[in-house]
Amino acid sequence: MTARLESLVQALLDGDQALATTELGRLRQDKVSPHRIVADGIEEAMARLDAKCTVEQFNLLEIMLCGRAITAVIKALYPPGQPPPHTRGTVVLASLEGDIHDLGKNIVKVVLTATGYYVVDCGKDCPLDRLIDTAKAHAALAVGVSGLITTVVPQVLKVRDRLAREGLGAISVLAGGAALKQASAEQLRVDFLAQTAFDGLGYLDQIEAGRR
Ligand code: B12
Repeated sequence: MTARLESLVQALLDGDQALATTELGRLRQDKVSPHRIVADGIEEAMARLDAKCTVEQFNLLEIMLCGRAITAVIKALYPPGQPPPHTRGTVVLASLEGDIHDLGKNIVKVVLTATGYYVVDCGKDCPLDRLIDTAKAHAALAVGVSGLITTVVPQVLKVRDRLAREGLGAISVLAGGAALKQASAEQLRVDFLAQTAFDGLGYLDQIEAGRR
């Protein structure tokens, strides 16, 4: 990796949004391709962040600042109306109706977008019908629900059945977030229960690999 890409990685890990966008500008001036910036800059930063989380050095502020810096770099690299190239499947994300927590979901969105998935974000407080309709409209590979309050569990329990009723049984269902992590995938009637965003990424990568 070049010294400049390493500087970008460090700025992202430090959550230094201003420095990260400056480093991005320098890389673009040096004619480094967006693909290389994503693969060797953003993905590398996320892999290092993942490694830190795995050895239980998880620090919420750090992960959020890094997520914000990554979002800023992605926006600068791919301005609105010019979405990042996606080489992998479509994932529909939501925090379901009654749940306004969305920080975790937004981190999942950044991680998946930067690794080549096309993410359709249904936002927070999302009615179940909208989630199902969006998954159908986009022929999604997977649906990801983020749940932070326990009152949202009854809705999570319905996702798989609702998809099946619409003939969308092949769409995988992932769940994550503090309120859901306490249960098991079986109890929630989902295919996979993610402890972290990277955990979800690993599962999606397995599905993708199985499709090839
Ligand atoms: C920040 C926060 C808020 C913020 C939310 C801001 C926002 N935009 O999201 C505000 C202040 C608005 C808020 C409001 C409320 N909150 Co609140 N909140 C929290 C807090 C402190 C942190 C949650 C968070 O963002 N964590 C950081 C993120 C990054 O972590 P994460 O969501 O787990 O996501 C990671 C993984 O889980 C994973 N992940 C998450 N989702 C998904 C999905 C998929 C598909 C995958 C693959 C992975 C994945 O990826 C992320 C990165 O690895 C928690 C406490 C806690 N310890 O969780 C309480 C907490 C969730 N809140 C709680 C409550 C009760 C409320 C309120 C009802 C309070 C009130 N009386 O008004 C309200 C409104 C709730 C509503 N209707 O939704 C309770 C829920 C209790 C329960 N079990 O039901 C908690 C647990 C606090 C507590 N101990 O009581 N809250």
